[in-house]
Amino acid sequence: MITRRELTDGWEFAEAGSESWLPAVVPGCVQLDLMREGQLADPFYRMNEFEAQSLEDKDWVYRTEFILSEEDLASDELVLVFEGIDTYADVTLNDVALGSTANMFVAQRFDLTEHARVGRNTLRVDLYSAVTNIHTLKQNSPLDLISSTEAARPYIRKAQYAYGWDWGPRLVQVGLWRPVRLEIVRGARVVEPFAYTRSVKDGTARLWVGAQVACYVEQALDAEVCVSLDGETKASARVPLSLVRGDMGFDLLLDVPDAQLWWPNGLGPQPLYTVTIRALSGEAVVDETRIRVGLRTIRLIQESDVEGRSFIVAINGVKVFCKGANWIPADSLLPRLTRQDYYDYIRLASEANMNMLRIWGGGIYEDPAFYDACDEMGIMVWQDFMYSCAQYPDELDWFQEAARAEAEQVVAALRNHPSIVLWCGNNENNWGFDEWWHVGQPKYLGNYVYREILPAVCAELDPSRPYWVSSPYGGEHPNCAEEGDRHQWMVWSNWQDYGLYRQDTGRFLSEFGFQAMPDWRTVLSYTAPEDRGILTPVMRSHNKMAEGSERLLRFLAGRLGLPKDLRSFVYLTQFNQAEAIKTGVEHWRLRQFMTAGALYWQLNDCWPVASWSSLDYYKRKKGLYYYTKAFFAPVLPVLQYLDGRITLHGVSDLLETAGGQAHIRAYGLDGTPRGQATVDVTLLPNQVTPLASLSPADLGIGESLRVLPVEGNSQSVPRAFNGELLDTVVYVDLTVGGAVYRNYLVFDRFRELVLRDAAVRVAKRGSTLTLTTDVPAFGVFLETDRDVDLSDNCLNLEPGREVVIRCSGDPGEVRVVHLADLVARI
Ligand code: BMA
Repeated sequence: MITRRELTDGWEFAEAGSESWLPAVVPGCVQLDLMREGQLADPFYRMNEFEAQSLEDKDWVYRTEFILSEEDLASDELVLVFEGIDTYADVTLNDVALGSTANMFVAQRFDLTEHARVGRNTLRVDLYSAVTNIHTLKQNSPLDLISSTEAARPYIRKAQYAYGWDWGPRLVQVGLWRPVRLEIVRGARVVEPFAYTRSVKDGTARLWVGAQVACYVEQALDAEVCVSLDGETKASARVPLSLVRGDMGFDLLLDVPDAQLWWPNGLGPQPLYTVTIRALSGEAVVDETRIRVGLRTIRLIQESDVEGRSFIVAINGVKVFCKGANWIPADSLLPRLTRQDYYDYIRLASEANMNMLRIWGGGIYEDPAFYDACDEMGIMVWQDFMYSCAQYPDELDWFQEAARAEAEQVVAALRNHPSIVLWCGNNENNWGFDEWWHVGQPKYLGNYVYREILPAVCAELDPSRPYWVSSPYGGEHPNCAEEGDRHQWMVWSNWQDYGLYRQDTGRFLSEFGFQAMPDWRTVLSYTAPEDRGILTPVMRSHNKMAEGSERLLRFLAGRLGLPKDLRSFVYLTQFNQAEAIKTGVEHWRLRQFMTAGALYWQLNDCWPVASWSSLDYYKRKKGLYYYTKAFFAPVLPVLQYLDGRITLHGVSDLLETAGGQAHIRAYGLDGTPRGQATVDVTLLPNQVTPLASLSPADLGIGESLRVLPVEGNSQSVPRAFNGELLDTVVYVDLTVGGAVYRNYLVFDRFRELVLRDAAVRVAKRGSTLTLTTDVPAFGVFLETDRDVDLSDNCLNLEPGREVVIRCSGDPGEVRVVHLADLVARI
């Protein structure tokens, strides 16, 4: 039996060599402790991050005391567990060295049996500067490695974003960042449990269950496995363990009848079974452990086809179009994230109709709460191993060992989460070998980890999931369109217009992104009044991409026009971002399943910043978040103008054929109704169905000449357009099973349209707002005095149609802005 005792009390810390001890919070970190003590200014405000960097060279000491009884010491095993130490440390108990640590990602266990004593025990952790250490490692290394940001970061097993990223500050967290506790073991313990769904046939799931049992006393034990749902036993088995004393593993197959399957969000429920594994001596329970599992199968379908090779996730035999985003650590100072924060984020992802998040390889193996929430809400997890945008020193024995030990621990700890559907070796390093560093696909520089160590560990400890070498990967070239997953960064990073998404035939887009400013309130929170300009030093410092601010302006100029002022800049960049990502997602969903996934970069932020995220650091929703709900909805109507016709396609993730009605309406941009059409439609299950094809005349759109220069030539060429089409917007409502899915189409970039000044009216009744407009209004944002959550925002309003917005509380005064009055007329 294991008794666990958390060591949260009595901690204090000091800079090494000083006797100025201050109270500390564990789990925590030096930066948060100093902030709490008023000794470090909030690094997220203005440019305070640079001042916080002066801590990097320092060493620190944490200490506490705890009491042990005679009984504790008489136990069979007494272990001190650190769930995570960041990063280099020596651990001492009662002035005796217990050991050293050098990997933030793994738990550290120290046997106390010899050094602990009855009564007071003093625990001390000496933490050494990570930066000093890695610089020494790099200097003494026989290798010459290339990496982005900090050149020595490949030498440390620590979250790589800490050294600065193109969305994050350089803040090298140091401390005991995850819980510390004592484990007191008596008799026996059951550890490393696993339960995989081998197959599901005729409603029965075959589970493969096992664990390790360590036994300390002379006794004959049985292992019992019990599978239950909502407290009711559904299957059980008991096997004798041919063991008297020592360690042994066991495994068995168990059939669970009437299996309630786990489904990704949108496709079905997420029932979670409890698997209890007990070590029994006769009928007495010597130890037990519980895991929560989902009954589901996974297959990665990679089959040759006309475009190359598919890359399709199938859950329970059903192909799933993966809709979601990339996840980065949600704070630069991780210990302050709460379980509730993780649940909030995953709730936001599921409410935005996402079914997958990719945990990106430059961050951390996430908090248990992250995976629990994903299990409960049907968010599939693409799990990278933590290697990103660098060459790694895997030619060195110590690094190989660290990589193996880390993978073994991580896989064993996470493998029971039904949400995790794929292990992936790293972020962009195999792409880097080929395209950035021009070294082909070497044996080392990290490849030994991704191609040898990680697949071997996964095959041994988790044969239930696919292992994928890298993201992007697959095919002739790691980032090719024909096979595997793909990162599309020609748009944004390579300055190209987002119209290019429509030419991208990637099989699974695991990254593509477009920046925007955070919420206006968030901008106010990190600036002083004198910083509130588009290109002030503070504003540029809160955009970490090279030429980030310039790009925000370039893409506004290319699509919408220039902003009137900083506040307009905030809303215009958000609208531009939302439209860009919508363009990509619609294109890739229309290719279902030639393209089988679209994960945009990125869901969240680690500090208040202009970035590619749809939720800012304070979880405030950017325009993109609201758009996400619609473009990832289970049913998506898409209007296109193709070869002179206005077409409507219906993308359906529904698993059954669905009947419905499409109502299409055209308006002049001055608000004049042009024409409309209503069509009865049938949406085929889990695919795309063409629903309508109309001529402009069918929608009352006439002809008139307008001459515009054509985009994309070195010299612009005048071209004649149908001016009436350019002065038109088409709206569609697709009603399926009582729900209405909406979309709209304009016929050129907003920059080219003659938008009229809309009179958008907002009627407020309690916490409900009703919006109306006289002429078509685009990029309509509501700004509320109080920081309330809105059911929708970043709207495109149709004349004569009311839109009702619910606020989470009284919004106070409400202001409204829209595209036509955000663009400067200069
Ligand atoms: C990809 C990611 C990140 C980066 C993002 C935005 O390359 O993997 O490394 O933050 O693009 O540039």
